[in-house]
Amino acid sequence: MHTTLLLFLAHIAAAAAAYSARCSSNVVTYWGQNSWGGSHLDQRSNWEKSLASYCQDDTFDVINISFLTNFNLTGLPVLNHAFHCEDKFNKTNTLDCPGIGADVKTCQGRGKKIVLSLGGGNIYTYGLSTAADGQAFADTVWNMFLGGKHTYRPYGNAVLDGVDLDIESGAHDGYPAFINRLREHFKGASKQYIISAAPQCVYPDSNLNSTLSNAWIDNNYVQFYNNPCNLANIDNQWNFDYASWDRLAKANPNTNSKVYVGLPAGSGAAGNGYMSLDTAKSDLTRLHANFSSTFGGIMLWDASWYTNNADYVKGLSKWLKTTLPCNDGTHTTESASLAKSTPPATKTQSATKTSSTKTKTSSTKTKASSSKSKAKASSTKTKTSSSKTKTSSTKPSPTESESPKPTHTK
Ligand SMILES: *[C@@H]1O[C@H](CO)[C@@H](O)[C@H](O)[C@H]1NC(C)=O
Ligand SMILES: *[C@@H]1O[C@H](CO)[C@@H](O)[C@H](O)[C@H]1NC(C)=O
Ligand SMILES: *[C@@H]1O[C@H](CO)[C@@H](O)[C@H](O)[C@H]1NC(C)=O
Ligand SMILES: *[C@@H]1O[C@H](CO)[C@@H](O)[C@H](O)[C@H]1NC(C)=O
Ligand SMILES: CC(=O)N[C@H]1CO[C@H](CO)[C@@H](O)[C@@H]1O
Repeated sequence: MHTTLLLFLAHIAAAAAAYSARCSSNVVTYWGQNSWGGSHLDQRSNWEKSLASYCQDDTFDVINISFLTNFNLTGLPVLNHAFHCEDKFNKTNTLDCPGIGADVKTCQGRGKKIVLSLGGGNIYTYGLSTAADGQAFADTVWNMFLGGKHTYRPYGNAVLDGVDLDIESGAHDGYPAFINRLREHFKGASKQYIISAAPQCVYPDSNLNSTLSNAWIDNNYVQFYNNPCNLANIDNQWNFDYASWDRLAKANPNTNSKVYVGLPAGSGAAGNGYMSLDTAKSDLTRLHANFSSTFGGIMLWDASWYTNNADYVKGLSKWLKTTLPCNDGTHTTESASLAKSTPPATKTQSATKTSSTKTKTSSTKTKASSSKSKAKASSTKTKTSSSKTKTSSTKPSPTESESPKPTHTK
């Protein structure tokens, strides 16, 4: 179907490593749950660093902040950011995180997109059962996190770049209306917002199938791990099924909807699916060759592994950016200059930020990835394709019930 879309004037030169919907080399990660720390409670110096510290080099283009854990229509939504922020607005359960707000602006100033992730697993409760619920909650999210106004804005006047749906439970019939209503708000806005979802590789997704098919989705971050459909099974046609995700993206009302290959960023980051750098490169090359029109890049779970498995994370990101071309045949590093003279791709917004920094992060403390797989494996309830509960448990955070609560640092 054809969609004439919000075409944003804001097509300024794309920074070397900034997000671009035209390219196949975007690298996305997720921040706020400290998955490495969940299995290394006594090694606090290597826990996940501040959000801004993952924005200091070109490794990541999009970072999603997780999670907005509890939401419904009777109360203010509740966030969880592990140990990063634990202060709440008076008389509410909603976090008040001005420090994260400042980091959001720092990251955006460096060309990164910072997206709010809704949902998650574990003990969280949320759900949108009707279209009316979806619309009302979209207004709340717009007002508290995006371009609107609200008494309680957890990140102050920082305006996030979109929402990511990591819906693993709860009523789900209200999500298409949620997305449609958000997009009405986006129409009047001067910036490019992203709507993404992070389904598991098991197709179709048990919670979001109809939303992913019928509502506008920019990026599908498919988790190719934790299940027999993980990328390591690329040659097993009974387990691995990328083609269905490719078809889903092509059928989305957004004619530029993309699939991202979600991979663990370290050997203990998921129950299975972590692979050597060489194998990952080779498999990604094969997928890109067959599915280039929907191939948006990779998603790495999660940011805490950048701190603890840096060679791998940076190596994969750098390789992707220098190897896989953008839709117009350029590479991300070349597109910076090209973007100045080339109009944005037909339907989507091109990357908007100008500043690109190449500063090295100082937080990198590389550790052998092989040393840390064990603890996690036991706490990981690896999902099989028939189960419905999703990967929540592969995203442990020290603030969850299973572990002592670390104190607030900031
Ligand atoms: C709705 O959300 C609020 C805040 O998270 C929570 O306190 C309340 O128990 C929830 N209500 C229901 C019915 O889930
Ligand atoms: C929150 O409550 C504390 C203690 O009652 C008070 O000192 C503080 O000023 C309040 N903050 C706001 C923003 O109302
Ligand atoms: C998934 O959604 C599509 C589009 O609405 C529909 O055709 C398909 O039957 C759904 N699959 C399942 C298993 O519900
Ligand atoms: C790519 O397409 C070729 C030719 O159809 C097929 O043989 C191969 O299995 C595909 N590879 C992947 C990873 O889908
Ligand atoms: C792209 C990306 O990192 N997406 C992640 C956002 O956060 C959810 C959890 O809320 C993850 O499941 C996604 O993988």
